[in-house]
Amino acid sequence: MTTASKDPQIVLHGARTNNSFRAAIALEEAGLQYSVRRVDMRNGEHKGAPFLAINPAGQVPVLAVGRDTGVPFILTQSNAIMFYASDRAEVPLVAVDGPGRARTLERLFYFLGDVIAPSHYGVFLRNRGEGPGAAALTQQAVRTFMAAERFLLDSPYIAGDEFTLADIAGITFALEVSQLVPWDQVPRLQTWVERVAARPGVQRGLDAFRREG
Ligand SMILES: N[C@@H](CCC(=O)N[C@@H](CS)C(=O)NCC(=O)O)C(=O)O
Repeated sequence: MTTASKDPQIVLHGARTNNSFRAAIALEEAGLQYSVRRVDMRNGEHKGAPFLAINPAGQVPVLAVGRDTGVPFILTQSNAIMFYASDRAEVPLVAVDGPGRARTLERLFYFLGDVIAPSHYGVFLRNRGEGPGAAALTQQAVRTFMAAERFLLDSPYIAGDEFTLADIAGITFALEVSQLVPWDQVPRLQTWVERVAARPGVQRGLDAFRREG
């Protein structure tokens, strides 16, 4: 992590949810100095007035960037937080231009839109007691995740030779559904999960909301 005093203070408000994990992993992998404010969702802290003042949607994660005084700059979307981190990294987590950028965006949005979004709607249906619909969406998300095996035919990471935001999006889903994936059918994804999960920045990001400060 960098500790230059000119760096703005960055606070990540979040909880042990995948949206929060992706934000934390991106900040870690970008090498940014930040502190964590754990939101007690079990006790409804995210719906209380102090938290609603920073995010009226009552959701985590939230990134607050500020110096010692003044109104902080607030981001309330995990994907925007990931790009904020990438933009400030010494080695960006999305190439700044060219085909590498387009390839990373293609695969980032593959995970966000085609895998993670249906999976979230599956959770929504399960919480409403709509079991069959929930199961169908989860299966669809897992099948689409498994089709990402093709991205690893000749590269170690999802979008090529470098670790990117696409890997961050993929790993949180992979770990969430690891019991549901027949890993012997997707050996490249299995090796990729081991490679990505072993990264210190990924481990620290996944651990971020166990610690505070
Ligand atoms: N689009 C937002 C979604 C954030 C979101 O859905 N957060 C969930 C936890 S993963 C949450 O705070 N849920 C509580 C609620 O909606 O009441 C993002 O990606 O940051």
